Amino acid sequence: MITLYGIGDIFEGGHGETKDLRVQWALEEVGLGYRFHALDQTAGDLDSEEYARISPFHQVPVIDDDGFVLAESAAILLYVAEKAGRLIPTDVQGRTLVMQWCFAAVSTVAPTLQCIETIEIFDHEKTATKVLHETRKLAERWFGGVERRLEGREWIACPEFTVADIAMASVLRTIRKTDLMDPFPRIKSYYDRCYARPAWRRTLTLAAERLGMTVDQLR
Ligand SMILES: N[C@@H](CCC(=O)N[C@@H](CS)C(=O)NCC(=O)O)C(=O)O
Repeated sequence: MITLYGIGDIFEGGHGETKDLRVQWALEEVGLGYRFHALDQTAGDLDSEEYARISPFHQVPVIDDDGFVLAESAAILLYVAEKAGRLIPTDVQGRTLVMQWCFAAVSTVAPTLQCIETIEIFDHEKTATKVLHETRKLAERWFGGVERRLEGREWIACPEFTVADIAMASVLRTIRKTDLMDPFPRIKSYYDRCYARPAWRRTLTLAAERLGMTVDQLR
């Protein structure tokens, strides 16, 4: 059975934003049995030596599948899909396209969005306006590519929903409260399509129960 190490509590503002949710979403999609091991970041659970044995960077998510330990959310998504034989095609080219779009999500789009988020959280004095401007331009460039990719497509990698959609939608979710997606109608409807899935709704409900919050507070 898979154990998913994720967040039971975290600093203010981190609730519902953590990358364990994308893994739980995939597990809910494929129907593999799993248990959730909730860690309290505020109590230092992630800093312990015991946790360092399974998490190279003291972070979540990590899974332990009967002794097979894996970190990095994109790698875990691919593993869950491979293990379940779902959310990834069987042919090598289809599988590689899923990998391409998982990488695009976490290594091209995510760092730029993370940078915008960091500036917006910490730059109270608004001294980083130039950096913010340039970073938003970069985000628009990535979004332009995603928008083109979605022309005539329902899902990002393949004709059917795959873990690449979970990766991409999860990365886009980090800027859902900004105006960045507004000029990109295909991305906006893709985003809504992804988040209308019942497995995501279950994931959010489970996260809300875990964190002692309401689904609306996490949405
Ligand atoms: N590249 C990693 C990043 C994981 C990550 O950023 N985890 C955050 C939660 S979303 C975390 O554990 N933060 C606590 C910390 O860094 O102390 C992945 O995709 O899994």
